[in-house]
Amino acid sequence: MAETSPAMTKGKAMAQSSAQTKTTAVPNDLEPFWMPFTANRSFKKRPRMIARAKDLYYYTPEGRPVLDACAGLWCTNAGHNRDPIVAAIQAQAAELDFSPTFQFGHPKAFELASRIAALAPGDLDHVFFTNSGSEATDTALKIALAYWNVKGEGSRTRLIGRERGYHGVGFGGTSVGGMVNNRKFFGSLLAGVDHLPMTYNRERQAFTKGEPEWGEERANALEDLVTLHGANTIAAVIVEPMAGSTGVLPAPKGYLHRLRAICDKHGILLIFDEVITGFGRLGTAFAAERYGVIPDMICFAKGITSGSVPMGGVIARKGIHDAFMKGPEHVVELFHGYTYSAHPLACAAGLAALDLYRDEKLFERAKALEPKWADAAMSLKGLPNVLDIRQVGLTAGIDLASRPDFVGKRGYDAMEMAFHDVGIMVRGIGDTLAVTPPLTVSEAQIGEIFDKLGKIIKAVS
Ligand code: PXG
Repeated sequence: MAETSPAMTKGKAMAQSSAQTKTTAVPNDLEPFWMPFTANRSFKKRPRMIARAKDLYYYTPEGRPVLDACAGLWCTNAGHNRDPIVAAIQAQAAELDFSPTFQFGHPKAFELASRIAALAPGDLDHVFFTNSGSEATDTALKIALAYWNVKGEGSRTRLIGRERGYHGVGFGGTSVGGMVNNRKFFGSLLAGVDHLPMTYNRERQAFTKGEPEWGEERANALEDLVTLHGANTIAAVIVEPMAGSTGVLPAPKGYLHRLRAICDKHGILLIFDEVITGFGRLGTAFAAERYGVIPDMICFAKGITSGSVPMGGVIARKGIHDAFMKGPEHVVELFHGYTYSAHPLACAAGLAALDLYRDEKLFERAKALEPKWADAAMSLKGLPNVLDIRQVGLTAGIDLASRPDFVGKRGYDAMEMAFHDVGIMVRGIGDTLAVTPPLTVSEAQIGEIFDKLGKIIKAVS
């Protein structure tokens, strides 16, 4: 594996230095922007402001580089501001800014759907576009409910998620999600939802590289839910092949196969939420390929445009799509969609990102780098307060012991110190640090990421 990323060219070095030397004015009044999933008051006292980016680096308004160890929010898989993606967006904006995809179409929407379908395994061959991961999961859940309706099995309305799952912030995704803070403020959510148990047990699996040996049998809880509710009331099960937002929980070995088998036995649809795992994060186009398990639908977002323009979607198996293609041909088959489904800018960015993934073999690159990444992550074992390190593909989650006074404070301090003092961006999820770099990360940068993390972990002890 080359030491430099595939695009480490002279042009890139020049672009990086101009990003570094430029400065950007910051508004005086930070108050009106109510920031999402942010400790607003703390941020506004000591902002972590980003003005520019190129490849693996962000730059602050003063031009200070910050190594992006999070691929943005698990999304800039090809690195930041890649020239072919920038050029494709610019050209598309000049050619066609918007056209509806309700009853009309534009060529790139069809081209992109074909490209995505070709990357997906088995007969996952129809793509429904959304603008985010949250819309993707709500769309998949609605397709599941509508599918059973058109099949004449309208009693199948129950949706099953999993404890510690994250499926975005729509009412559907929040309801099947299993992270308590994302749920407890928002009332009763959707009725008719149940949850599988989480698949993590620190005592049984701490410091495992890749998928843990323990936990396959946790899929059997689906049989218990079938016994409790009756299979004829259950529409679909949705799981992330690797739960990212909860701090990187890889699926236990055999778990997804077992879920698939139980779903098949009872005619339940299986949805993989691959908003994070899609587009190379685990070394394959989709995690479904890594695990050799074909779900009925795949939700995607983030990496489809390498984070450059919002886009998400659902890939459905042929049988699901075809079940809707009945009745008079002038009638809408699925009463669902978004104004910006398959927006031209997103389609252009998506096609350019898929070209980059293919031309630079970035999924293969992620796979080849995984052993080094795993070793580097595990090198932090033994540092003060490190309770567990999990890793799969190019992701790692490092659990730190909570401070006795404040749960989440040590993680917050680490994230803040990383940005201000060490020049690296990591995600602090409670007291877990999540790292997941662009797939263009070099071996030297992997070393740098974990060296820096080691320093931070010692400093917040
Ligand atoms: N499903 C999964 C599996 C996700 O990880 C969504 C759905 C929702 O996607 P949108 O595009 O609506 O945000 C996500 C999003 C984190 C973090 O905690 C993770 C996500 C988003 C923001 C932060 O690191 N995942």
